[in-house]
Amino acid sequence: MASVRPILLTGFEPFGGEAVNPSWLIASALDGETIAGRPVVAQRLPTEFRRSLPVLRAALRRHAPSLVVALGQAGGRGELSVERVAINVDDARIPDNAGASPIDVPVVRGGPAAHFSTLPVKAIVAALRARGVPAAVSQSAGTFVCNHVFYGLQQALAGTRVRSGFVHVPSLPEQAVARPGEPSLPLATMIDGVREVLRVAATHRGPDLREGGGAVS
Ligand code: PCA
Repeated sequence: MASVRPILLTGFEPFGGEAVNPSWLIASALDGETIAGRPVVAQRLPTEFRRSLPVLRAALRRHAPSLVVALGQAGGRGELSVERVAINVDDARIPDNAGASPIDVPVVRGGPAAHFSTLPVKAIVAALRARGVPAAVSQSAGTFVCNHVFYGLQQALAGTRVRSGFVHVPSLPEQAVARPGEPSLPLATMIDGVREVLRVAATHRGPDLREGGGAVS
């Protein structure tokens, strides 16, 4: 019998002076679970422009996943942000974990300006909200290592039937206490939400929901 191709779920190592990164805490918590009949394998990625994509591509080769969701932390956001689009530019406001700060460099030289998520982003947001987990479609994954990985992921899987995309998660309460006013979500809520993201991404059939998720500016 052919074995079931897994779901690959990635998270990042801490960056920007933080002790933890909720994206990896969530991914590692779901490692080994079975969702919609498929095993979840978690992969930690370095928060480095140079090394993140080689590590991701090796994981794609090793696991031959049927679905890939990459997670990253977006401090300052209060909801699970289901990213719509990855753009072909690196522009670092802070150095990555190797000290690199590329400015206006393409992720993939000669690649298209952007890649869309191939996840049903609207259906995912609707399902999260129905579950009581704050969520929104996001129109920009930024220009740091998360967008870099998102673009490289979509480029690697372009033309295949493997769905993939990116979800930014808020800070944890224990991170936000250091920055009064910064929104946060408890780890358990985010784990529950990402489990739902994977379930909907694995089972949604047909076109995405036709529901407003845009922004005016
Ligand atoms: N967030 C950063 C990189 C790693 C992470 O978790 C970002 O949003 O680019």
